[in-house]
Amino acid sequence: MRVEIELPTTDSNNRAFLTWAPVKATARLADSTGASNPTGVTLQNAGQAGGGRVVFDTQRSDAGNSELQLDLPINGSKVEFWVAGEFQHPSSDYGDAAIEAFASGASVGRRELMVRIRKDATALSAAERDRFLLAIGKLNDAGQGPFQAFRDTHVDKSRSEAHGRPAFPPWHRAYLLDLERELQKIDFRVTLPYWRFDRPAPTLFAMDFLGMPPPQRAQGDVIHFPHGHALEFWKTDGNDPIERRPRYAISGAPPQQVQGQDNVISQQATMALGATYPEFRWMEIAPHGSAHTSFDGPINSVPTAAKDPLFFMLHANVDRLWAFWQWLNHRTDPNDAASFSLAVPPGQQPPPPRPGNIGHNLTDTMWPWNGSITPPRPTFTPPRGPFPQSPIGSPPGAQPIVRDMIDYQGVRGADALGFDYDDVPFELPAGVVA
Ligand SMILES: [Cu+2]
Repeated sequence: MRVEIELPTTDSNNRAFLTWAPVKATARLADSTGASNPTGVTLQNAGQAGGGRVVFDTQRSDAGNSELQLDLPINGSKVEFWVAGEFQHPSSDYGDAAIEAFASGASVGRRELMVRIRKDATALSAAERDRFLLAIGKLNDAGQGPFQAFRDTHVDKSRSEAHGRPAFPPWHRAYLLDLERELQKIDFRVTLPYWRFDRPAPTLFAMDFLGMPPPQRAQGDVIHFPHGHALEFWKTDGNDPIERRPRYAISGAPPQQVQGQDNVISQQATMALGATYPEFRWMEIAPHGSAHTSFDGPINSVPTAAKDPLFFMLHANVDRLWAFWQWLNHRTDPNDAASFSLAVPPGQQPPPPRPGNIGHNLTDTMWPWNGSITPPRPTFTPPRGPFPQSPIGSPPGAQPIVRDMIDYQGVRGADALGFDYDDVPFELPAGVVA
C-alpha cells in the first residue's frame, strides 16, 4: 500500500513549500495492494525535531491540527485536505518538515517539504545567514549581476512611484518580493531576513553578517568583511563598495526619540499610530525614515539607499510592521478604506500634485514591472519587469497592481503571495468562511 501526497505549492523539481497560509492538498492511494475500501489513513506532522511543522484541516482554517484522518477510496482518486505551516514553527532547511501517512500504524507515505518563512536576522542559524549572504552576493556578482537592476529601480527619478504617497507600503512589498524570488532562483531555501530596528542587533551589525566600518571615523566608512565573506566584493554603480557608519551605539537600538521627535519608534508605538491606513502609513517618516538616517552612508537617502544590502533587511521589517498591523487590525480587505486609502495622514500636508495620483490608486499598475515610460512614470527604461513568477505559484502576475499587495496571505480567498513573517500569523477575518 502506498499513499501519495500532493501540494499545489510544488516546484518543477518536486520541492514543496508552505507558509502559514493553508493550501488545498490531496492524498490518494497510489498503490492499493492490501487496502480495504475505503482505507482509513492518518496524516501526521512528521518533520525533524526543531524543524518546520505542519497542521491539517478538512477545510480552510486558521486552527489546524497536527493530525488528520482521511478515508481514501481504493480506486486511487484524490481526497482533498488543507495543510499549512504551524505558526512559530518555521523550517530552517529544506526537508526538515514533512507530512507522513499511516495506515493501521504503518507508514505508507511521506512528503518532505519546507515551511519557508521570513525571519528576524538575529534569529538565523549560521547556515541560514550564510545561505542568504551567498545568494545576495551572487545576485550582485561583484557589481556585474542582476542586482544592479534593483539598485537602478530605487532612484531619485522613481522616488514618487513609491514614496510620500499611499503606495509606499505596497510598492516596497512588491520590490522585496521581486528580489526574494531572484534570491530563491539561486537558493530555493532563502527568504529575506528582517532587521528589527527597534531592538539591538549586535549579530547583524557584525563582521560575519553585514560587515563593519573601520573603528575610527577618520579611516572612512567603507565596510570591511573578513576574507571569503560572500559580500567581500559587493559593488554597485560601477565600482562603489558598501559604505555605512552607524550614528548610534551599535550595541543598542537607534533612539526612539530625538529632541522630542519620533525617531525609530518601537513596534508598539508604530501600531499606536492608528488603526486606519492613512494614520499607519505615516510610519514612512518614523520609524522607517529614521531607521534609514540612523547611519551615515548611501542607506540614509532614497536615491542611494538600495546600494546597501541592509536596505532590504530594513525594508523587510517595514513590510513586517505593515503585515503585523494588518493582522492586528484585520486590514486585509482592499475595498475597506481603513485598509487602503488615498487620504493624507491626519494633520499632514499633501504631497506635491501628481496627475491622477498614478501608481497610487488601488487598481494602478506599479512601475517598473508595468514597463511604462509614460509620464508621470519615470521616462527611462524600467530596470525590472515583468514581475517574476514563483516556481510554486503565479500571483501576483507579471504586472502587479497596488491591490495585489494588500491581502498577501490570501485570507480573503485569493492565492497567497508566498511569503510570511515568523511573528505574523494567518488568521481568517470574522465572516470569511472556507
Ligand atoms: Cu524606498
